[in-house]
Formats: sequence, C-alpha cells, structure tokens
Amino acid sequence: MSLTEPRRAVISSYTEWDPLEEVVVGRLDGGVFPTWQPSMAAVMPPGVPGLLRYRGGQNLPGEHLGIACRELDDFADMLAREGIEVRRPAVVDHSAEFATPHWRTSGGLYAAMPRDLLLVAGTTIVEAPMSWRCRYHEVHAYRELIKSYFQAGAGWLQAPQPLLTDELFRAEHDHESADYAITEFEPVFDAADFLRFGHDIVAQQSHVTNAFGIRWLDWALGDEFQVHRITVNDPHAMHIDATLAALAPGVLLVNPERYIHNDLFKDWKIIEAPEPTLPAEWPMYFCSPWVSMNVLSLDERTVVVERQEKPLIDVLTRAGFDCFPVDFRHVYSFGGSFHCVTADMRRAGGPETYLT
Ligand code: DAV
Repeated sequence: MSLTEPRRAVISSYTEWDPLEEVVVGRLDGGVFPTWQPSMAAVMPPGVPGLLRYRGGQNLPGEHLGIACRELDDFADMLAREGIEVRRPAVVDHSAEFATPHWRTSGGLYAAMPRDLLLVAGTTIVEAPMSWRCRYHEVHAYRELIKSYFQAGAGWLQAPQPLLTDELFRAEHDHESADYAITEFEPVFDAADFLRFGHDIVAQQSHVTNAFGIRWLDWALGDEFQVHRITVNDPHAMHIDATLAALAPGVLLVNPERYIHNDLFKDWKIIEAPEPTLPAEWPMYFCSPWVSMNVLSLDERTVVVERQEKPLIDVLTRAGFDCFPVDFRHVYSFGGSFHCVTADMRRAGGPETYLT
C-alpha cells in the first residue's frame, strides 16, 4: 500500500441496512443470571425480579441455553456462508463476583448482546457506559477484537466510566410511572438505544439510557453525527430495536404499540410489525416477545427473521423484502434477537443524509 492511497477503514458502518460485510456475533456460553438491582424492575417480564433476587450469578438454565448457543452458532455459520466476515467475542468467566468501592455483584451476565455495548458510528467504535452493575466488565470479552480493530485503523472511544452508585437509581421508582428508573447523576447508556441513519443517529431515553448519556454521545461523535432523541410509548423502555427497525432508506418497521409519529420520518414508509407469535408459556427472562421485530438487515432488500414469525415474514415479503428465516426462539429467552446479538463492524456505503 502506498502512503498516499487511502486505507480502507476496517470498521465502517453508517446505517442499519447497507450491505453487511463484517459483523460481531455474541456468545451465550457461560452466561449467568444478572444480579438484581432495583432499576431492573421497570424492564423485566413479570415474575423475573423474584427469580433474580436469589439466582444472580448462577448459570442460565443449561438445556435451554445449550440449544440457544447452537442457534447462535448456526446463525453465525449462515452469515459466513453469505460471504460475511463473522467475529466472535472471547469465552470468559461470567460467574466471577466483583466489586467497586461502592457496590458488589454476584457475577456478570454474558457476551451475547454486543449491540447493547458497542456502538459503531462510521469508523469509530464506542464502548457504552451501561447502567446494570453486573455488566460493568462485559467489554472484557470484546477487548481483543477492539484492540485489533484499533490497530487496523478504527477509532476507539470509551465513555466516562460511571460510578453506578445509588445516586444513579431512583430509590422509589414506581414502574408504572412516567419516570425512568435511572436519574441524571452521570452519563449512562446502552448502545442498543441508538439507531444509525448516516449522519443522523436516533436515540430513545430509557430505563438504561439517560439524557446525560445521549448528550455525551452527541458531543463525543463530533460534527459528523447528530443525535436526535425521539419519544416512544414504552413504559418499559430498554433498547430501541424492538420498537423501530430501519430496513432501507425510507422504510421503517415499527412496533405499533410503541411508535409515536415523528417528523424525522415524515417522508418514510412506515410498516407496522404484526403481533409476535411466541406462545405465552415460552420462557422469557429479560425482554418481551416483541424481539420478533429485532431483525438484522443483510442489505436493503434482505432481512433475517425468526423462522416462526410467519405474519412478519408475510408483511415484509409483501413490502418487497427477501426474508431469511432462521431458528432463534431459544435465544429470545435470554434477551434479544438478531439485531441485539450482533454489532455490524463493516457495511458498504458511506455517510449520507437520510433524515431531513
Ligand atoms: O423487550 O422490547 C427488546 C430488546 C432487548 N435487547 C423489549 C426490548
């Protein structure tokens, strides 16, 4: 390579839909139940808080987890067969207890959901300051990958390390109230509360992402990006990607229970996601069945969808998309689907303006 030839950025991803070339796919191996903290009450399915009060740090249910790990591996293999470069986090011990001077946790969680932790904005990778104490060291499983991306030319930012002391959490949070379970004590966010639309990034405030965190990210990304906060109707908000999915320039899949019209999308075609098909008795530990719409776009025509979400497959097919069916219900149980378990590192295409 000559010195004058611009180096192809090893990380470059500006949208949710440009042709996918390289992706990190998470791992559930060694996953443990999160250690309870009161701010989780606002986002957990009914019945789960009681379970977490005594299972924090203990292994996730083995048989179900084993099937979910196979589903994840099969999904990763499918992406590789499509010619996409797939990277995986390291297998690390999530069961180790840890503490700061202010608090302790019975263990970590898993390295299954890189979307929660890593935000790729163009050629920069941002490590999110997550508000669940058990996730404080989750980035360790990704550090070899991040270092190698940096060595190859990527930008690398870590948000200010949060204290996660009691001041961050609302002591008396009533989870039916309009308040969030976290305060504005310090910047925190999960990367999954953001969606990328070229120069514009759309964010939701949630029970894991505060306005301070959104402001920090907007500042840290500089003039190339503008972060817009939108309002949704989701009393249990945690992660925007079961509420909105950007499928192509001008096409947005929305959760009809949560989406509130926003002028940012006034010229966009809005497709309402049909009801999820998951049976009521299916175990869901950390999220709602609306992860049915947590799809991954391979390009602006092709979408990976859970095989049993037939109504969604029909809606997307009628809208002109090719759906790639993949079995993923056991992964759902542990908190997410195709968008959550991935962090796209490289998509073709550069920065454009899609929102006016
Ligand atoms: O339950 O709708 C799903 C996203 C979790 N990472 C929910 C949130």
